[in-house]
Amino acid sequence: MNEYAVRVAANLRQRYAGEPEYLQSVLTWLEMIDPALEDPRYEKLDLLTRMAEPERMISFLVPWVDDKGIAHTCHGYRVQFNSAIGPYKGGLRFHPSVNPSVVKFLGFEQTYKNALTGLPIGGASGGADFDPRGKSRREIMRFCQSFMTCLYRHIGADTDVPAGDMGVASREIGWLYGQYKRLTGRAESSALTGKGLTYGGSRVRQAAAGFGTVYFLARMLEDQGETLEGKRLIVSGFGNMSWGVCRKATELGAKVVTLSGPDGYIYDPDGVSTPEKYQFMVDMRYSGEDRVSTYAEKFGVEFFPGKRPWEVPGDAVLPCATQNELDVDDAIHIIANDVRYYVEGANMPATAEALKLLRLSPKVLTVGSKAAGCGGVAVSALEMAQNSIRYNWSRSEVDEKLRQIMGSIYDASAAAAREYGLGYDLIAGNDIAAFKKISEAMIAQGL
Ligand code: 2IT
Repeated sequence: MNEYAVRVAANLRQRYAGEPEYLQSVLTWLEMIDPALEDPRYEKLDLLTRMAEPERMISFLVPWVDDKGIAHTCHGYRVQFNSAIGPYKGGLRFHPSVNPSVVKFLGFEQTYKNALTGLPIGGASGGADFDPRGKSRREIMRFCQSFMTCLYRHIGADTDVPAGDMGVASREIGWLYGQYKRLTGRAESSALTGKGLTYGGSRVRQAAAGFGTVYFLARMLEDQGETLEGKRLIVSGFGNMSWGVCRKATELGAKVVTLSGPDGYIYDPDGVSTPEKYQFMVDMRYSGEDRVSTYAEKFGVEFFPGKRPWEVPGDAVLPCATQNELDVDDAIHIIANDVRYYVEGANMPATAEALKLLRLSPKVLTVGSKAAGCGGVAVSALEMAQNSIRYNWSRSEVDEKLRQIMGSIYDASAAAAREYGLGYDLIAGNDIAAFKKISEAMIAQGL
């Protein structure tokens, strides 16, 4: 490994010893970009440290009152990770697992996703350790308002543009945007993305994360002389991303046969492939129960309590739930089942060891979420573009732009892998392509 990179890795390990998710994501990245570190300017400008660590980390307390009048205090964060190629941009996650390590890992990954889209956005992330499970609508609305009261001074269309992530969907974005507008007195559309269509949102944004992942897979298949027609997809999660995957996969002739939640997974041999099933996924999400067993009850399919879907055979595996949801045993199942494609929707869904196994297996073609998971933020950037021209593109115009963006990310990742003699290693390829782009922007802007 490059000597400068070794020193940076040692510093990171020491400084962030208590932040495992963040360390996992930056240390994996340093390994991936290692073949592309020949330029002496990287060390001269200490670019690796300046890319690995966040430019700014904001944390704040979020007080709120529940329906019984009892006060609660949550911890809110916004990490403004990298502004080399545009305003900070990234999601907000409301989930009890949110902490400084998780938001930093998300902000780091976001910087690379955003660079790969080819659109002018820097990287950020944020959220709170608020648990929406079992909360009423009014409680969630009050929490969103209090959260925005804390956050609004740090964001803005040319500063930092939040969007949704786990626990934050279009409903929450509406409440956050309403509060931002009251506090600032400005109809500043591009201060948030993922807005509703009636007040500045973009068509396709809700489904874009999942659509993008399926477009990426379609492009990989095309390069292998195959199509999605008749393919069986093994998908985890049941949230926004999985929902978009089910819709686009069905449209392109494939079948999503699994969904999962914290309670286990369901197996639907006919595929999650009808408007009724898509709607049920949305209802499950807003029910606040955070489980998929209700899908099995409703549609009469099998439910496997306490298990993950990676044991089910299929043509492609698409983890779409959360970080580290796939470990070494799961990777062994995937390889033993002769799965050909491993395409990450969720951020860092595999443990470091599981990812290593999958990447090194000659049978599995792998791609990381920085490339395959950036459909959501790509359409967020298109939403900002539409806001600034005060115009809305049609559904098919946005969908086609998304398809093209995902195709060009595939091309850039494959080209970078080829250039550095890494064969078809799209994970290293996508990291190197994004690294080159961000480092050029940082070098141009000086120290
Ligand atoms: O992980 C992601 O790309 C997101 N949560 C969406 C970020 C965005 O700004 O649309």
